[in-house]
Amino acid sequence: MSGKQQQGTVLEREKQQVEPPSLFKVLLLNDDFTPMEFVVAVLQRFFSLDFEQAHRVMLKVHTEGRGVCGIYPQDLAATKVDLVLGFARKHQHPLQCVMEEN
Ligand code: TYC
Repeated sequence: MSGKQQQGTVLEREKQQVEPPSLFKVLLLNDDFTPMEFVVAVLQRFFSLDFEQAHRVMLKVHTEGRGVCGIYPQDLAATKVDLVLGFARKHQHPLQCVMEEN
């Protein structure tokens, strides 16, 4: 006897019990001081973008004020924000990174 078949009866599929994990956008915010090259490097390093993608996102943030770096489950999004802020402070840049529910 295999799967959900037991003693000649077929059990109904049980209602799904777990919700899919909620996803969060990680965003960079513009400022007047962080160098563009540093932002591009952050996007490559922490969000696995290639140079062209990173440059495009950086310019979007620069011109529109904010831009999405990636979309992740909550814990990973929070970790990315912490890593970016730590890296920016280590290099004494005021770069801001936030997350919001998608
Ligand atoms: N506005 C910055 C400059 O002119 C560049 C910049 C882009 C800063 C994106 C932050 O998230 C940012 N040097």
